[in-house]
Amino acid sequence: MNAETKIRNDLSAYWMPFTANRQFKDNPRMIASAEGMYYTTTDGRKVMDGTAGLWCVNAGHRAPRITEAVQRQVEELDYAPAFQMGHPKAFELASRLADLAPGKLNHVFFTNSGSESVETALKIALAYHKARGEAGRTRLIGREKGYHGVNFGGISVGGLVNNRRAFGTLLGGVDHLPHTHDIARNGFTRGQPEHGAELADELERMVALHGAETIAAVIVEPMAGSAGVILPPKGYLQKLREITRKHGILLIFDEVITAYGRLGRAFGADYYGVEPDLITTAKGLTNGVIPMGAVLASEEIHDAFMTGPDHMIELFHGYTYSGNPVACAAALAALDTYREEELFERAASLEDYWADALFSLRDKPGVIDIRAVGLVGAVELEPFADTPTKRAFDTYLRAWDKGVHLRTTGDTIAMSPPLIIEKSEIDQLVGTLGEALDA
Ligand code: PXG
Repeated sequence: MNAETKIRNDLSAYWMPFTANRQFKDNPRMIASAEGMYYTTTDGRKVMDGTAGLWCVNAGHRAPRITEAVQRQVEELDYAPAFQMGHPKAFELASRLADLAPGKLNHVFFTNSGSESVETALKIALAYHKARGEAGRTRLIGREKGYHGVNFGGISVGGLVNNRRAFGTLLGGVDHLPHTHDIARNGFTRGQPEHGAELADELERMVALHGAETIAAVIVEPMAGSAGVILPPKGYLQKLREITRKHGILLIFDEVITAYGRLGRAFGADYYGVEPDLITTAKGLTNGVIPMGAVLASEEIHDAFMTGPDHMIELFHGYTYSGNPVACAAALAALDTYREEELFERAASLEDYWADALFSLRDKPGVIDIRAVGLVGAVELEPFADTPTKRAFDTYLRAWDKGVHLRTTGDTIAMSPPLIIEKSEIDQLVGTLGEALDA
């Protein structure tokens, strides 16, 4: 960056999220524009987006229908109050999502992010039990290595220590299931791992310990993204469903990453064939264009609130921007794009090609595991003994210099390209990662 740009665009004021700020500002990676599968950097380089932004740009960048819909919407209705007031697109979007959602998940609460969707789902779970006269059900159960956003409920049920340890005592009455990451037994398996369904039985132990009548909900990502792409062992989610149902505990799937085609189906719940009581989403809902999240709730949960006098607010919860008109327009156009371009089907049809490509890296230096599902992939590296996370981040930087953007978490490299990716681009993405691993 030249001196003139530095003065006009000082980097110091912006405290960047989840970023090594000092390292970044010493050597910034700046995006000027994007289209389809590619970013263009401020210094004019074309870089492939191997991660669909932060797992959100499922239809690729600047998908024309979405761009136009947003432009039209700001001209027509920019904002309408979300409380005690409505506008047609919010109802249309909710109906569309209810149609798309599995089974009885027919009611939709709008938020502005994945983190807010998680807080919303946890609060709905608690209030649901209270509404049914089971106010003693206050315990929430998450899972080790879980990522449920960064707000207090989400980090309390979440299981990534760096996201928790600086932030005090968090929510009380939370317990965690064991994670299912087990390279020793499941390393280099394609598809769902064989071993680990029994880890869901830990929920029975928690029920025995705490009493089912104290437990409100279990929240898990059907496929854990942020922790480094951890797949559910065969039968694991089914077991969680059976045990929660047996004990009257709600099951929440956090599908902020897995929804909207990432696994080749509308929802991870469809892919794994397990229907939860609540689903949290965000990201791909608007293709990342406008912040928005949505919580899908079952008939039974919704209907439990629709009692009492008609004039009373049933759920004391909501956001200024819940169902924002511009966000709704973006989401409707994103759903149209997914359908008309058959992007969920496309992701499903590429699943094997994608996994084959990734597994071709198995003999590269430092690779200790490879995982793939839908259009998600992970390559886990043996950490350097004295500097964990450095090996993956160095690999990431080398790939960036070679024109491919990846994502690292710990010593795992994660990939989640836009669902529009071509086979030749899969070859390029994985080939570049291979070169970066060799270097
Ligand atoms: N739940 C899950 C399962 C997520 O993956 C959130 C909640 C929070 O969403 P918001 O919109 O509040 O950020 C997420 C977000 C990564 C990465 O590269 C993952 C997320 C966000 C940023 C980076 O692993 N997941």
